Amino acid sequence: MRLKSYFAASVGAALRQARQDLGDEAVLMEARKAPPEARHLGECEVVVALAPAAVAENRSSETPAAALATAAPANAGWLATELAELRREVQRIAATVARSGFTAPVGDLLSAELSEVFSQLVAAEVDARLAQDVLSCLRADSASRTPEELRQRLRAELGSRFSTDSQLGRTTEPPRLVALVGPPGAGKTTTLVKLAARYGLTTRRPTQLISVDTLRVAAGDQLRSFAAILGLGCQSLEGVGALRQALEEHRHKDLILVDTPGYAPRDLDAAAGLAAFLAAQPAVEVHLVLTASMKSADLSSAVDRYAVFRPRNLIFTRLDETSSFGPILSQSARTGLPVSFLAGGQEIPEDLEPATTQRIVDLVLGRSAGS
Ligand SMILES: Nc1nc2c(ncn2[C@@H]2O[C@H](COP(=O)(O)OP(=O)(O)OP(=O)(O)O)[C@@H](O)[C@H]2O)c(=O)[nH]1
Ligand SMILES: [Mg+2]
Repeated sequence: MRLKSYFAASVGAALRQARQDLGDEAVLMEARKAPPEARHLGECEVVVALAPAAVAENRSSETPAAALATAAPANAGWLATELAELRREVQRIAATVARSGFTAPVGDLLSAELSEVFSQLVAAEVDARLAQDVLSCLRADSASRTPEELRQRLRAELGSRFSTDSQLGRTTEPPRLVALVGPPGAGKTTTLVKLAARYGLTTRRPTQLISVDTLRVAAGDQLRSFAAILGLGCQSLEGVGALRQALEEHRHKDLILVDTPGYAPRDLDAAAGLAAFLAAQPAVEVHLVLTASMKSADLSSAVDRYAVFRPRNLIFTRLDETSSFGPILSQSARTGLPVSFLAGGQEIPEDLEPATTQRIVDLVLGRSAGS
């Protein structure tokens, strides 16, 4: 078995190049960002293994002299060389597999369809372990399935890994209390206003907006301006005591939306009081607002930092600024928190949609946010 690397601008393009070169015998071993020293060859690298049959076929196209040399071993020396080379190949494959974190036994390589699926999930930036897990489930009986059946099975498998819930507010009885928390600039205030317009204004239900953002200059003014345009009540408050009082004061309203400050990692200590208050209110539904275009590792640490607020849902914004939607699925799968809403632009209230499993799977498998 031989390993060969192909570089191209995308995983798909590199795979196509490999297939063109080596035919369908090429099996995908690894797909990753090209290392810096090879970046000039292309952004992505795929490592493919050439099955023994294909190696033999390749050999048959060697020059007659070379073919003769390999086809007719003259002595034991040749055998020893061949064995040493084989050993090196096995070590290289083992190293590649170990680096990729791929858990399947080496003998259990992927079919052409499954390696296509794998590269699709890698390109969407689905968490590597999750992608491998999905593949393991599909691999069991992929040989007996048509491509369409495999696609349906993939969709079902992905859909079973995460959840969505776009019902706003936990209680069926008013008031529904919703607080948005999240990193600075994630889109909390904009999303809150979108929700207010969508669920307060259009349903003509009494809605109150509350800002407890005392960190950002004129944060209260920003929300008050939006509230004035929408004709909704708005208060800017300082401290947990005032918030407790306001929630009590507006308990006759149908929907109360609370906007909170964006705490940078080093400022999170300042969030302790508000986090403890919100986490202790069973009636308040906390949605963690995250930017879909963030790097996966940064998203994970933001989610972990904001766990002190005990969020019940995840909202993703800036879908219009990325084409890799795997992290949405991965974060919901990792935390067990349902995705509630997706925001794909700055327009209020148009650029907000309730999250559905089907929509997120579509996005991950390559349909654009705008379609
Ligand atoms: N492209 C894009 N921009 C967005 C989206 N949502 C919000 N924005 C923009 O992002 C910027 C920050 O939005 P805010 O709503 O103020 O974010 P925030 O989380 O309240 O920010 P802080 O209160 O400072 O923590 C604004 O310019 C918004 O218009 C989105 O889905 N797509
Ligand atoms: Mg804000």
